[in-house]
Amino acid sequence: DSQYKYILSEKVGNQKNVGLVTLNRPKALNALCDGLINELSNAINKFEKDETVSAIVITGSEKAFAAGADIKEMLNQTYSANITGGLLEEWDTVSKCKKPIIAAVNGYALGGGCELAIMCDIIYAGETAKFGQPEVIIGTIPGAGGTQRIARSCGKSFAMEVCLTGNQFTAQEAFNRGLVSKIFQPDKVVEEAIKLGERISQHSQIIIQLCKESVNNAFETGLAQGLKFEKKQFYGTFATEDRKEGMTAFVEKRQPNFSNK
Ligand code: CO8
Repeated sequence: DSQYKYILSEKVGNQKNVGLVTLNRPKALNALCDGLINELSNAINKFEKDETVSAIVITGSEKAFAAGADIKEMLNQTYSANITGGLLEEWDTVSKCKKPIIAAVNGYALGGGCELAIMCDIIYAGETAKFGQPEVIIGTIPGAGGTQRIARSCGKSFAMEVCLTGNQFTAQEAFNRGLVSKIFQPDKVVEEAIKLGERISQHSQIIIQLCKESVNNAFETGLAQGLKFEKKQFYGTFATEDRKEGMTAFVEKRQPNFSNK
């Protein structure tokens, strides 16, 4: 899609069923200025509406996934303007997307860049990736989920240390804490993320959507409520043609042919 200034957007994979968004503002290490976030949001919305796309990959460059919100843009922002203008509200597009999103992270994923990666459903990281929430260093705090999602994913002590020190942490550390699901050589990360997207795309899209919603519920509710929600979703799969097709294909010893109904 050549209409974009700060990102590249294309369909990739053998079946062109994975949407790839590459953050492309190299001179500012992909700092997430308003324009970039608008374009990212636009690209995600388009992929979400595109029936031929089943999964999305967001990546940056080998030097930087994203070095955070744009500090120069935020410098003269005021509290009242944040309130009335809803500063950086468009970031929610990523966390609200119904299709699976994989972050393929190389280089710096700092501040809002780290939060953007964590908003995605799965993180694949290059060995040399560097994560961190350095907001305290510049006199503010994480504002796009850092204090909440790191605490829920990795526990209080680690989240506190990361957010209160602003220190960076490695891909290995992120992996050890469960923030990242796999680590690769830097030049393999995007390729592997696309393969993962292709693997997910083999399944029924409607079932994948129900499944993603159910896992996300683990972050939003207590266990009893979450289990109840999961059970409802599970029962709900029996209202789909794809559930019948999947089980029939197993019994008939053939590959399923899903219709996303
Ligand atoms: N914003 C704006 N410009 C940036 C940013 C940024 N976050 N990061 C890097 N740049 C620019 C630099 O200003 C520089 O531009 P120029 O050449 O014009 O001076 C260029 O990118 C290259 O950067 P460096 O020269 O600093 O490159 P180094 O390799 O020396 O250092 C670092 C790389 C360590 C990544 C360093 O650039 C750095 O520390 N960047 C800032 C990291 C940071 O503090 N990020 C957090 C920002 S605050 C935030 O994200 C709040 C999120 C709240 C979200 C709320 C949503 C609702």
